Amino acid sequence: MAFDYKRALVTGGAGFIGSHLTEALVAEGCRVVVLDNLTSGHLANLDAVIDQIDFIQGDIRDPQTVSKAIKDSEVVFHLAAVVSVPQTVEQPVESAMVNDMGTLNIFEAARDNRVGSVVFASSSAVYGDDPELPKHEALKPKPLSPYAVQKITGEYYAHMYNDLYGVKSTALRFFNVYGPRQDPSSPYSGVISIFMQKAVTGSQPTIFGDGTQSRDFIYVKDVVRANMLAAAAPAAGGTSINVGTGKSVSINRLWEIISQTNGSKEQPQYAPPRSGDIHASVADISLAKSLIGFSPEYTFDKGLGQTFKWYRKSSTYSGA
Ligand code: UD2
Repeated sequence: MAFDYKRALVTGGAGFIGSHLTEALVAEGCRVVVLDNLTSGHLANLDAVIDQIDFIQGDIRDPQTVSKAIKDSEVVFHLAAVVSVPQTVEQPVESAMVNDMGTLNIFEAARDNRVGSVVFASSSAVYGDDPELPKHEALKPKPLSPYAVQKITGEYYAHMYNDLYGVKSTALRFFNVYGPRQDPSSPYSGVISIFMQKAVTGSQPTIFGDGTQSRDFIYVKDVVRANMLAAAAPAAGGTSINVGTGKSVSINRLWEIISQTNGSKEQPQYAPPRSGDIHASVADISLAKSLIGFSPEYTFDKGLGQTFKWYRKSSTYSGA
């Protein structure tokens, strides 16, 4: 990969996706500053690289902290956010302070410091329950939660800073990301992390609804590669790009695969569907391919295998 940046800032770098990205940047020979307030991230996620990075425990809501962290950075990966949809539903104003104002602080500091490229972590949540499949970037956004409104707002800031101020900025719409270090401790954690933990501890999973709902699950290391490609691709400025696999798996099938792989005999219990749950989600990834040269490298089997290894090793993992 032609990734020539030597100094990077990763906000949310102690989180699930951010910590994998930080490791990959360090492996590319990049000097990385991680800015994270450790609200949902864990310093332990950075164990492998902690001696090779500059870690700042701080908040993106504070412009001075952001300004200190961004100094000398050539590229910024902005992943810090309130990541829980239900939390944004409970606290629309507080979460907007982080997800909207914090994001604006990042773009403004990028402008001040003439940063070469900003990559903003957005979400497939911006599509809402639009029934059209696969989801493609030309669809009108339909944000149905404060979280989705905040993510589409961040995308508009990315486009605007690109076009008005010349800060090359790209928004990536992550689909359902899974992999090692995803915290299974909340009922709203990613379904793969929950199912893996149920399988390794021999407990019964719950499937909400009839289990025919499906998702486009993408392995975290593919998401990392998409971030680095987007930062490096000149054509990516001012755009929003899906990051998924283009394939989907039903929740019933997911438990079948996970339980068989682990030799678990547990049958799932079925519960009423979650309110606001969408039925099907799958990404059209043709724009990712044409603009940044991205297509996923991890098959579902391979990604799940890697993830399994980690959950088996950390079956006592409690997110701490
Ligand atoms: C994803 C994102 C969320 C937001 C949303 C937008 C993750 C972890 N969450 O939520 O942040 O962007 O997309 O649409 O990527 N399920 C079960 N049993 C369980 C847990 C989940 O049946 O124990 C079902 C759940 O009802 C849903 C599916 O599995 O139908 C996926 O759930 P999820 O929470 O992993 O992800 P999703 O797509 O709801």
